[in-house]
Amino acid sequence: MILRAATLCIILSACSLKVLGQPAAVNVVLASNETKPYIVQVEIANHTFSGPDEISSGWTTLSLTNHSDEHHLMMTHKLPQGVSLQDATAALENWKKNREPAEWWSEEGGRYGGQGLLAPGKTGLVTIFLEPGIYSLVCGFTSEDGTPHFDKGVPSYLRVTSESNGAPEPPADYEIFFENKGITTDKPVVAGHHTFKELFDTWHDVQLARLTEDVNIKNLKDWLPEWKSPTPVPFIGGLEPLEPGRIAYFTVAVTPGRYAWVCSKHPKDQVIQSFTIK
Ligand SMILES: [Cu+2]
Repeated sequence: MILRAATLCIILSACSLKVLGQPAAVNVVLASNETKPYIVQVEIANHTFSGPDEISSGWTTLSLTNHSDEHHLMMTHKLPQGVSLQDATAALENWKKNREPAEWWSEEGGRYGGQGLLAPGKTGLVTIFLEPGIYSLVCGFTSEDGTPHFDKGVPSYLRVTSESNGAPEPPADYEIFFENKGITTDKPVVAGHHTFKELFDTWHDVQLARLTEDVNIKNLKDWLPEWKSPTPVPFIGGLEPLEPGRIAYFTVAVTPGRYAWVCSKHPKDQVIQSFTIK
């Protein structure tokens, strides 16, 4: 099921035309240019993603709803050229049984981003640029008993066709920077519904946690190396890793309170940045 949300962008441009032998005239051109995000709805329940099998390519907003009682995330991984769906399925089965990765598998290569850790009942929005190909959708979180979520449920794949979806790169309210082992934004975040942009230059993820009164940063730091259920605080949005050089966006509504940016890929460095929204 693919939905297109309509936003209307009206471009008003005025241009002055001077035709030889005639007085100058002013032409006002009112153009209605519709720029629609391309929204693909995906759901997760019973450790299995469900959504469309096939979508068109370009800037794609993945809207993931978590219908389970556990946190989940959604990583996209583009299969290398020449690797079929059958190859991928066989490789996953072999990994589950023998923990041997396929020759073509790369932890960092083929990453196009995806929804960061998302609390039960929440819907998260990420916007990523998907090129034609076959993508696996995988949750990289872990249950309380230590079982990785990719060992559970049914493997999910998304075929992205060469047809362009025509969606624009989304406008961003904030830019996120990941540098010196810290996560910062270009300006202080205020309450509201915002889109965050990040140009990934290293291998990492960005997770947004909402801190609660009884949980402090130390609790979060103590938990981070485990990176499994249950989480000490709810996570409400974020981005899974992209190959360096790629840009991704996520959209989230925030209200006044205490929050923390977290990176799960550097647990020993404790990349956790708390901040307050007034
Ligand atoms: Cu999961």
